Amino acid sequence: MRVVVATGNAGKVREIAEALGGLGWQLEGLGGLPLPEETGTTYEENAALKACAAAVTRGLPALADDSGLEVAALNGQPGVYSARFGNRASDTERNLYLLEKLRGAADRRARFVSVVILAYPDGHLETYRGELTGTLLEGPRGENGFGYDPLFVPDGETRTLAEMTVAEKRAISHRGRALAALIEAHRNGPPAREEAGGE
Ligand code: ITT
Repeated sequence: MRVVVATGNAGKVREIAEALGGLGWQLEGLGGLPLPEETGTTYEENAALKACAAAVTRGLPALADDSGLEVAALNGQPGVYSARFGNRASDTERNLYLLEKLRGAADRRARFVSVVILAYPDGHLETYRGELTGTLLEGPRGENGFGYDPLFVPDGETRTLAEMTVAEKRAISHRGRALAALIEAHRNGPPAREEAGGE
């Protein structure tokens, strides 16, 4: 099946393509299509906005990820606003901003959340979610991945996500888990749809 990957984030494209390799889907890029403004207040709402816009415009199933980092000492911020944290323009600047916010904080626990939505042109949605808990370092380590990866050490690991390969990150990550649930659901073709609003 042809599926549009509705993201402008090159790191997500890499991870989604690697994870879904075994499904035999033909993954297509946005082809210049702009993504809608992320006006939602939840990952689910924003993922649906992105996936639906692409599915309707392209007339193909479209997959979107909305994700974020929830920091315990910041009461769960930046969460859905992770891509614009502190109005900083780049991953490096956002990481520095986060480090500044956490300077001296003893509680460095955080978790990543990913909601992956596969939307069909008729408006049907499949939703998958994954989470990853860990701690934030006091300085970046590693060159791989994207976003906050250089600061994040998953529970039970010694390396940051930026010190792992795409496959190693996928095996444990929030996005990897959400995509594994999608793969499982599609093991025997598209999953049966539940009756909407049925008693
Ligand atoms: P699209 O909307 O085009 O997909 P985006 O980067 O704007 O790309 P989001 O709105 O979902 O995506 O923002 C998620 C942000 O959360 C992302 O920009 C990173 O800063 C952070 N993030 C999410 N998943 C991450 C991961 O696996 N590793 C590091 N940072 C991540």
